[in-house]
Amino acid sequence: MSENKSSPHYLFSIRMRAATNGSNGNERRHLSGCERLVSGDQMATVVQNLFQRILTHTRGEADAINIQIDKIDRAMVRLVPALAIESLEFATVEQARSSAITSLVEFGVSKIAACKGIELIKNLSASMRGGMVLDAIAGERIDGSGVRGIRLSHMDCENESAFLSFLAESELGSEKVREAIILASKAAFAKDCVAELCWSDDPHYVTGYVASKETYRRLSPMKLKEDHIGGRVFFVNPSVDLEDLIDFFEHQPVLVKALRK
Ligand code: PML
Repeated sequence: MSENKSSPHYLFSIRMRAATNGSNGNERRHLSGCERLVSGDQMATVVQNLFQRILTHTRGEADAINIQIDKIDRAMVRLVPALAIESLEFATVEQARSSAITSLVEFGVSKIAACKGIELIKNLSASMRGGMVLDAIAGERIDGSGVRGIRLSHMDCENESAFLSFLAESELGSEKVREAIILASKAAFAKDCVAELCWSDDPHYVTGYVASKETYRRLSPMKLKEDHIGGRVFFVNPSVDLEDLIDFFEHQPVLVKALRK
């Protein structure tokens, strides 16, 4: 890997995951994860920063940290447009969730499926590594990945400073928002992904979002403070080729390009 580290022909996918031992001592529980896709000369700094972040996250102490680095041929990378950002504030969680349902229906999800998505996240007993995939019309879960979920991987922004300026136009800039928009933009680009619903499992963070093919609509508060349950649902066309979708989500390297307003 080292001889190609500074080659312009390659990028490096860096994935870091933290887990904690379950209360019975043998079942690992996902704590947090982060992803970057960077050039070789950025690799050491990015690994160090991710490591620092994962050590200081708010969901408990890590018993195990996994780092995986894969070399990616730049020719394999797809350039994907960033979703347009909107932010809405509500007085209560109920109002924000009801607005999420209205937005999801506007994006092409049936009301039954939208309500099911909210219920599925609400009823999780522990945070999942990935998201659940739901038929956007019938509202049935179809990924069969159990408590693990489908995790989007191999993604980053195309140009860090342009992306930060894009976030600043909406008065945003946190790492959480940066990562969520990159993930939602990649998901939205998948052929059969109709919409997404998400809120954070960070007990101090109550903003969530719904996303369509064009829009990343932030909604707050999607949950109460101190609630450590959050998750993600991807609503897909009933005719989806699930294997293709999961392959795109997990393996297709993507750089998200911020477009100026
Ligand atoms: C997460 O914690 O990964 C999800 C964050 C969702 C909301 C981010 C935002 O404020 O836009």
